[in-house]
Amino acid sequence: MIPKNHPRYNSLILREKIKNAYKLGYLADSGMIAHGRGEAFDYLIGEKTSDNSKIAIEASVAMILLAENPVLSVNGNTTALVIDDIIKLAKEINGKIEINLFYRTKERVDIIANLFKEKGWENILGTNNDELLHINNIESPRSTASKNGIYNADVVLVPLEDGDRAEILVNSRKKVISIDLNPMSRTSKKSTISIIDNVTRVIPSMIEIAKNLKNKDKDYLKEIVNNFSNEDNLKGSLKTIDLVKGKYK
Ligand code: PTJ
Repeated sequence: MIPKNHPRYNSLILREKIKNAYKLGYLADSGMIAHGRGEAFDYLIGEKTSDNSKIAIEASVAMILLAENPVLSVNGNTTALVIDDIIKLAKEINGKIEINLFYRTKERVDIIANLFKEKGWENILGTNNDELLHINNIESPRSTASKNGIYNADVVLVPLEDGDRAEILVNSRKKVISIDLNPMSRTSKKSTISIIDNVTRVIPSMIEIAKNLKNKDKDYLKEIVNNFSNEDNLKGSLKTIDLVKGKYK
């Protein structure tokens, strides 16, 4: 039991979630390493959502609300950390959820699918290996996607995505919104919008913003998207790290 007044309470709770997911058999073993890397970058951005990230999050929600077939991609880490919020967000934006694993095994897919079903989300995509298609006919396990989900999506939200896969998605002319604490990762560099922040803060924030933006007209949403520059925003994230580091000098 972690005491609530522990100075690292939130961080320890997230570690517990990651450890439990591993014990349940659905977190990739590399998922622990990825989480540790994320923790390190989270320190560097001050463990909070910067004004810069807020701009990227708002542009992402506007882009998702403008989409015809938006899909939220989930893997082991995302399921472990934010399963409830992912379901709430999918409901809020009327989107689909697809299981998309870097280290894909049938066992992991089945456990994750069951977790979503237990939470009341029955129509989880990407579960049947035989029905998966290859994006742009690229014969690689990195290119697989379900027909009604990512394969035919116009906008895909990919938390903690691998660089190869992000690149395949972008090259197939999809709009790719990534959530990755590392502003220097290939995924962050390739994505249409890169949110440099912790998925545990981003998804709840997207839900709140979606509640508000849902009532706005298309032109309003388009303006938010058009005013956004991913290049400038990534530079802003690197500046955030400098500012946080500056406080320790
Ligand atoms: O469940 P699978 O099989 O799809 O595997 C998922 C992982 C994450 C293991 C796989 O995609 C992987 O190996 O990813 P990478 O290449 O280690 O990249 C993960 C990125 O996510 C790193 O840049 C981390 O900084 C970042 N990251 C880790 N935790 C978080 C995060 N970004 C946002 N929020 C986090 N909580």
